[in-house]
Amino acid sequence: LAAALALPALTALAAPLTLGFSQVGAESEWRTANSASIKAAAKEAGVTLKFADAQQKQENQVKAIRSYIAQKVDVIAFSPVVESGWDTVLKEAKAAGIPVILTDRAVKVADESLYVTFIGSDFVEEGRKAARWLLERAAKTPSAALNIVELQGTVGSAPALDRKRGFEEVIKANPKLQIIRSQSGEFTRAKGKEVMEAFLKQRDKKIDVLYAHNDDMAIGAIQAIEEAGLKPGVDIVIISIDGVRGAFEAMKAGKLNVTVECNPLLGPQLMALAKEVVAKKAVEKRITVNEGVFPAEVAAKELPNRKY
Ligand code: GYE
Repeated sequence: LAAALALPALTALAAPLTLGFSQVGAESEWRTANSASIKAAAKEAGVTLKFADAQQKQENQVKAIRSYIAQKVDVIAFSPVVESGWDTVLKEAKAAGIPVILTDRAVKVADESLYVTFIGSDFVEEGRKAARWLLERAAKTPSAALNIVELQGTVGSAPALDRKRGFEEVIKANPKLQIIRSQSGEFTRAKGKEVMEAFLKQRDKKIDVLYAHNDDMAIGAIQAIEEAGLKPGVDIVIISIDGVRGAFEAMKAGKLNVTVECNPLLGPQLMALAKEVVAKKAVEKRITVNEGVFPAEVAAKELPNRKY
């Protein structure tokens, strides 16, 4: 009996798990919600969180990961700003016996055993969903040629590469849908606006559709379109990804036509996973998040339900 009683007490006394997390930056509404979710969930789960913002620079993420290795944290998680260039630092973590969890974005590494698991959205599917919405709309106006401009996310990042790939794969079904310009707006409002301004200045072809890899760039572009004397959502159909509050507000105002959901609230799942990984339980190598598509018609009704 004494032993049975002592057991829970011992567990409660065990040192809290320490998680070192390297975040991409604070480039978008999505990212802000993601960071807040991770911080709140760590508190809730009793996890000691070391959190570093890399300001969108891979070198800062590598430094943060190295410092977590030096501090001998129990587990490292990070959202890799770009896909490649991680082999060396991940080998260092492995050699130190510290498990690594990828969150949100994927990496390209020669040896997949360098990370334990990857939790995040299916970005290729998000690109497909965006394109399927456009295909359906195009089918309703069969004669129109549809010139698309694309605002890509951060160059070399998983969401930019995958959202482009998924979208292109699906629009091929209708040869009238053509991407006439494509450039990175770095996932930010400011850059989205700047690049859209440049797109609008080139007057050789009419722009019918904007596909933005995230809502923030779409919101920046909306400003550029308005300043050019055009009506966003009407003169130019706008499709974006994330489903942040700002996008729902823009849809309600008739300025954005559709957003594909990408859920940033990964904190609670990440904490549960971190505990399992540290306890050496077997976990899935790839964990995806369920998400929807929200056209402007449902924006007003959905807005009060949005959590980010
Ligand atoms: O869509 C964008 C953010 O990696 C899914 O990064 C994330 C993307 C998100 O800056 O808004």
